[in-house]
Amino acid sequence: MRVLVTGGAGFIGTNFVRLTLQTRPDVAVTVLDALTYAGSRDNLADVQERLEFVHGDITDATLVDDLVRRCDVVVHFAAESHNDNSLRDPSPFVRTNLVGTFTILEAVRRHGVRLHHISTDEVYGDLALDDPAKFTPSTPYNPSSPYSSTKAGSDLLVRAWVRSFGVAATLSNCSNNYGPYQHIEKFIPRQITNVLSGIRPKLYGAGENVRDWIHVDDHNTAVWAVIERGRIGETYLIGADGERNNRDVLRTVLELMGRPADWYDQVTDRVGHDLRYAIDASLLRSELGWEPAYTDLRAGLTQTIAWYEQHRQWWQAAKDAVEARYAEAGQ
Ligand code: NAD
Ligand code: TDX
Repeated sequence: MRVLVTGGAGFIGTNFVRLTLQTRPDVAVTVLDALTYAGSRDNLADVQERLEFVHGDITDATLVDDLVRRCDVVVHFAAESHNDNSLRDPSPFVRTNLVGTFTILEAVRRHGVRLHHISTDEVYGDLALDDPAKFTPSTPYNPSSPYSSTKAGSDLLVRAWVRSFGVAATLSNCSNNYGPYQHIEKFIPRQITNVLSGIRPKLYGAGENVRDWIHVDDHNTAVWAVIERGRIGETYLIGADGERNNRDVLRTVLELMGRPADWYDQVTDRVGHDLRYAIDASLLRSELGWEPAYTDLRAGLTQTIAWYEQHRQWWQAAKDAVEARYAEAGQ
C-alpha cells in the first residue's frame, strides 16, 4: 500500500511518517509538503532513504493529480495551523485549507482513491468553563477564528464530496496535540523554549482557558485506526481526556524545569479566544478499540521538555523572529 501524506514535514505529519515507518514495514510513503515556515525536510532527514519526498503545493492540481493517481490512500494533514497567524493574515488559510482541500478532493474523486482528512476540534467553537458537556460528532459547527472556520469549511467540503460524488473519505477531529517537532509558535513549545532561553513564559490573559491535551503519537495511532477500520463517511473525534487550563499546564512546565511556579508574564489575550475544548472520544474507543498510550500529561511533558533540550539546533534559529512577532502584538 502507498500512502500519500500531505503536510508530512510539519509537526503531526512528521510524527505520523516516523510512526508509520516504524510500525508498518509494508506501507510505502510519499510526502507532499510545500515547506512553509512550519515544515522542514530536516525533520525526516534520518529516514529520507525510506520515503519519497515531493516539495510542492496542495493547490497545484496537476502535481496533486499525478501523486494521487499513484497512491492507495491520501492522509491529508497539510494546513495553515496557527490561530494567532490567522488573526494577522487569513489569506494563506483560505488558500491552503479550503482551496488545497478542494484540490485533493477533486483528485481522489477522479482516481477513486481513499482519503483520510485530518481536522480539529476547533470547528465546534468553544464550551463554557463550567459546562460539563464535551464535543461529540453531532455537535453543531460554530468556528471562531479564520483558522478554525477554514478547517470547518474543509470538513464540509469532504462531507459533501462523500455524499454527492461517493468519495471514500473518513474524517477525524482531534484536540490539542503536544510532543516532539511542534513549532515553537505554539503554546507548550513556546514556553519550554522561553525557559531554555532565559525568557519568562507568556500566558494569555488569566490562563483559565482549557485545552484537552493529547500526545501526538496517540493522535497518530488513532489516525491509523480510522484508516484501517473506520467507516467511510464517518467522523471520529480524537481525544485522550487531557483537559487542563493553560495556567496549570504552564505551572507544571515551570516545575519540571526547576523554575518558580509564578515565573511568567500575563500578556494581551488572544482576540476571540475560545474558552474551552473537550472531546468525547467514545466512538473511537468503542467502535475501533483505540486507547491512548500517554495518559499522564506530566510524563508526556517531561519527555517533550527533554526533546527540546536535546534539539536546540532544531528551534534556536527561529526563536528570535517568533518572539519578535509576538512582541509586536503585546504577547
Ligand atoms: P504544522 O503547521 O506544524 O504543519 C503543517 C504542514 O503543512 C507543514 O509542513 C507545511 O509546510 C505544510 N503545508 C502548509 N501549506 C501547504 C500547502 N499549501 N501545500 C503543501 N503543504 C503545505 O501543523 P500541524 O500542527 O502538524 O497540523 C497538521 C494538521 O492537523 C492540520 O490539518 C491541523 O489542522 C490538524 N490538527 C492539528 C492539531 C494540533 O494541535 N496541532 C490538532 C488537531 C488537528
Ligand atoms: O504564548 C502563548 N500563550 C498562551 O497562553 C500561546 C502561543 C498560546 N497561549 C494559549 C492560547 C490557547 O488557549 O494557549 C492555548 C493553546 O494555544 P495554541 O498552542 O496556539 O493552540 P490552540 O489555539 O488551542 O490551537 C491548537 O490546537 C488545535 C493548534 O494550534 C491547532 O492547529 C489545533 O487545531
